Amino acid sequence: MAAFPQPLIEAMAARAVRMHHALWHAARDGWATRTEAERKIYRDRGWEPPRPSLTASGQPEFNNGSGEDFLYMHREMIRTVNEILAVSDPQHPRIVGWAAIPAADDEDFPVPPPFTVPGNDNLAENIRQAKSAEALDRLREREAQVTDPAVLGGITLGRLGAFIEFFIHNRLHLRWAAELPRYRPGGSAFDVHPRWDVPSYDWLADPYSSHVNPIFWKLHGWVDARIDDWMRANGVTGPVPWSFDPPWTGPAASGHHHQNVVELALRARPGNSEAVSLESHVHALEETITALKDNGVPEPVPFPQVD
Ligand SMILES: [Cu+2]
Repeated sequence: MAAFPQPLIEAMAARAVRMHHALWHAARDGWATRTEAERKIYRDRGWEPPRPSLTASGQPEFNNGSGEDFLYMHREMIRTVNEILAVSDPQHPRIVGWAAIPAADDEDFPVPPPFTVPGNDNLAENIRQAKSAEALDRLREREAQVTDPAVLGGITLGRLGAFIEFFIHNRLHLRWAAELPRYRPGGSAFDVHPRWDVPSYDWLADPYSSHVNPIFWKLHGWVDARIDDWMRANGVTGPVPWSFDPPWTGPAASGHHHQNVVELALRARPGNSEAVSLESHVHALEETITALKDNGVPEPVPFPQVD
């Protein structure tokens, strides 16, 4: 695999990007099972998801459009990174996703062996299963469905997004997760100790760190291409016909220039306006997470396996 640019890895490891990505997934995955008091903590800080991604019984929300949020949020991340790669790194001008989910014997993207996760047997077991031959068979069947124009022509973009998120993407995150010396404790309410901010903490099984890992961008490049397939299958040209203006990416990081947190992290240099905006976004995110922690709001299971 072509080396992933180090400045990009460092920007993705920024505390604000980590917290924003983790909160975005946590807010929408956990919403249906939060109490009203817990919801208020999110809501008062701009983190009420307009469309929860899971029902109270933990099934994907296929009909509420949350799948569009999933597709849009990650498309925005890719677009922002591409915009900056294009001007700063001629050797690596854009994110290139997997053309297909890699085979079991893929030389460039081997599946890391299973491992134990101290204190989180459940996650370790889900990871083990995601790495199995049966899991790949299932992934292949589903990949065939979401690349079939006949299937795509019969479903909404929101349904496609929800199906990919929970029946393919979550498993891909766990399948390619690799053993690390330590993991952010799962289930503990939002542990965002700065020890987890080092660029080497790039665990794919945790939304606080997954986007720091180059494989995140291969995987999400594959996800992103499904939007284009859906457009083709439905004879749609021009801009993506999102049902929301725009879909949900969490509260804005910078009021003035509408820069998202990824853009701020990529453009921040000591003393510039992006660095200042990034810093104030860090404070807002820390305040939100502290409030969630102080009130004992649980952090949802990352990348839940719901099927
Ligand atoms: Cu994500």
